[in-house]
Amino acid sequence: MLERSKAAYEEALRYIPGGVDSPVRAFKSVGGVPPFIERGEGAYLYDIDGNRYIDYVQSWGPLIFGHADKETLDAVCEQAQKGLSFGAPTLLETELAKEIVELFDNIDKIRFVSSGTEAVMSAIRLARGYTGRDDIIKFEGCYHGHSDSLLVSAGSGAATFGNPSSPGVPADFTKHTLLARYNDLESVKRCFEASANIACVIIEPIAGNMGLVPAEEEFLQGLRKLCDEHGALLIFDEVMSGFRASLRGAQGYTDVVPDMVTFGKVIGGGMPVGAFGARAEIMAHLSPEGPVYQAGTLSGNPVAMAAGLSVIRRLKANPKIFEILEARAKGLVGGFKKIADAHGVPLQVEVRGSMFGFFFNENPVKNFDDAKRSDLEFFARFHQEMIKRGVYFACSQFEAGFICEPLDEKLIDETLEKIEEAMKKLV
Ligand code: KE4
Repeated sequence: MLERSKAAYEEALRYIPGGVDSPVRAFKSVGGVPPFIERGEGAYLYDIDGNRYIDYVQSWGPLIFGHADKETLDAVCEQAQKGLSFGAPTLLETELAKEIVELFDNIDKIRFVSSGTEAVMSAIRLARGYTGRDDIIKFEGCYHGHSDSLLVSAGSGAATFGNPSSPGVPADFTKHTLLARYNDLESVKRCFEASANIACVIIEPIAGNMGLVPAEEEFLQGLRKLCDEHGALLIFDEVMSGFRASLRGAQGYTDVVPDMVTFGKVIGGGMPVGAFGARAEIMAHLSPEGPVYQAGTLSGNPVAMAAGLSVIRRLKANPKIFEILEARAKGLVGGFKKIADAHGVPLQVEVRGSMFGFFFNENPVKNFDDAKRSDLEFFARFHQEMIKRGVYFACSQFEAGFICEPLDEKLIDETLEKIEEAMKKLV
């Protein structure tokens, strides 16, 4: 089934660390050979052995219209004919900026970069420059890209200050990062008691990097209040949830208004794009208007902008797509829950718009500690059985799943049949 991928992986291992350009792709937590992908088409991935998969990952979120959708490809090809990059302003950047800014009262200006990591790293630097403070608060289980000050694991015991979670990150780089527990306001209050120097609180308002775990409204309200009381900025990292949970991301679910928002994935339509936005008086601190430096050779790349414009304009013209995709996501996880119950397999499920998550867990998952109590061994076996049956779920319990426009009810039903087959094998 995966002979050519196996050979390709062995070859890749000779030239690329772990054979991959991003660790999660190596399938380490689920085992087996990662299929090497030949092409994508609509809801399907095709690997180099000719296997076809119903794809619930969609490049970790960007492809809400599925693989190789005509409109996005046409926009990319048309723009590419004019040249790939100029390192100079183009109309496309302003057009995409307007399309996004118009959706959010709390965003007057936005800056494009080339990844979610870059967007979050820049947003934090701006928050520090704007407030003149150095410390930041993040949450265990939230991932905001791989910039140094965000690669932080929980400190020992009740310590709020984090330790580097990766070699190569000097302790000095993380001593300004305080860690709190998701959906636990007391833990955030402890951070504000531990430092009077908090520049910002950054959160995935709908967490997708510990599995899918939405922040509770009361918790978000509490964060807003604490930030206001202490003069810290509240940053929503919507790199994943933006244009996936709703047309306005998590802001479509909460009354809480963040000071800054980061975007990525969908706004690039599969091309490398990240962005961060805020009200004008914050963004005015950013170079060249203000002193906070931030730059990028391919920031606002015209081909990437053309892809993003094609996707964002279609979503804005057809916002009902989020209800349609949410109904399909609910159909999937609802059917999955019925099958798991029938086989006596503990399962927690969650949906937010076109995002879904499931945990093999006895109890509801409210934070990263809960998520880590899931049955990771069963998840790995389930993932392998589904790959064998042509269903490509995220290769880690600590990821979210996605529904794209061409992934219709027929494919959801087909997936549920395969889940039933897998459960019969596993239980
Ligand atoms: P990138 O630098 O990978 O474009 O974005 C970093 C990032 C920032 N914020 C959030 C909320 C994110 O989910 C991400 C990246 N998401 C992961 C998926 N869990 C990307 C997949 C990968 O690392 O290969």
